Amino acid sequence: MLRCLLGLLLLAAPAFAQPASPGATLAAVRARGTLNCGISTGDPAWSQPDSRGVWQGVDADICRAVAAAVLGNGSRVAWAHLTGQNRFPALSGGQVEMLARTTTWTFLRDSMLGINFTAPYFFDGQGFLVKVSSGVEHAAQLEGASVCFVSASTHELNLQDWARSTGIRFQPVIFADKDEARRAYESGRCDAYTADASQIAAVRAAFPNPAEHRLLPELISKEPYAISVRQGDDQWFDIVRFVVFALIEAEELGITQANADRMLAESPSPAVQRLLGKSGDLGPSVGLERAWLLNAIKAVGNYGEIYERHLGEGSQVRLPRGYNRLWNRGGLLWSPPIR
Ligand SMILES: N[C@@H](CCC(=O)N[C@@H](CS)C(=O)NCC(=O)O)C(=O)O
Repeated sequence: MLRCLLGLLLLAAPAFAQPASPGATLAAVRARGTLNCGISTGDPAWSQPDSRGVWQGVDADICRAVAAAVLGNGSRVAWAHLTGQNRFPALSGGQVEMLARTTTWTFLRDSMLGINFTAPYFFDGQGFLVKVSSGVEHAAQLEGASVCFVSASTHELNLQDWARSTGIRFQPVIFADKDEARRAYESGRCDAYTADASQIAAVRAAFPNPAEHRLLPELISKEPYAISVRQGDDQWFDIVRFVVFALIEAEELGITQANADRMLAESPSPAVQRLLGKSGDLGPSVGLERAWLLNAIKAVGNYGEIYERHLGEGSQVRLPRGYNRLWNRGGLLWSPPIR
């Protein structure tokens, strides 16, 4: 574990990375005309190319929302496809302006890697996938099992913590490449595959016979996904953070991709008028135009629409929203006042 953690920190090499300077990130993105956004190398539901080669998923849409807010056009994104290992150095070294890559917010990542986590946008936990034919229905039955997973992620430490606290012993089978890990599980080289439950659900849905695989009900960790930015530029931090919050707030206020223009023209709600830029100076306060959040919502829809498209009933994953419902509907998603 220590080796893994040290490796991660050395790889991130924050000591050599220059922090961003105040205001410089927005200026650079504007001058370039594109947002450099870090996503995965391919992860169903989060960031994966569709049949036309266009990157789709929750993470890809969050990149588009920020591009729309900052540049007025959600398609002005240059994708950087990052592995678990190189995602943090890419951000701290300035190769990307934000990371939207199924990345769990943890204290050491936040404090040691030269990056800051903005708004959490998905609440997950680490789960296990097994073959139905194994007869395993609960994690407690994994005693002695071989478990495949991907390195440079939160998974290894979670597994060790879980094994220590439950006394369950297992055989770790670690891969650098996610596809190799999945293939190893499929071919029977290990008894279980572990990853964040949303990723497992998406992987399972893409298997030829999803019904042959069972996602165990136990989750062994907290995996709050949050978008991160490089340290040192508070204006950029605020922009990214509040674009994410605005997608959540838009769902709460009933603003959708389809009705945003009409809501702008007709809604008497002060909160709607402020969010969409009809009143107040929210955009100018961070160096942007008044329509920044209107543009973001028009590019990708509100949080609920993004969820439905990639993880919900409109997708093949069909993951219940659970914790990812709005706070006033029994979930954890909550935006501070945008005013
Ligand atoms: N949320 C966890 C795991 C995220 C993660 O890296 N998952 C792997 C699969 S388990 C992945 O996204 N792979 C896609 C890729 O390597 O591009 C973290 O932040 O460490």
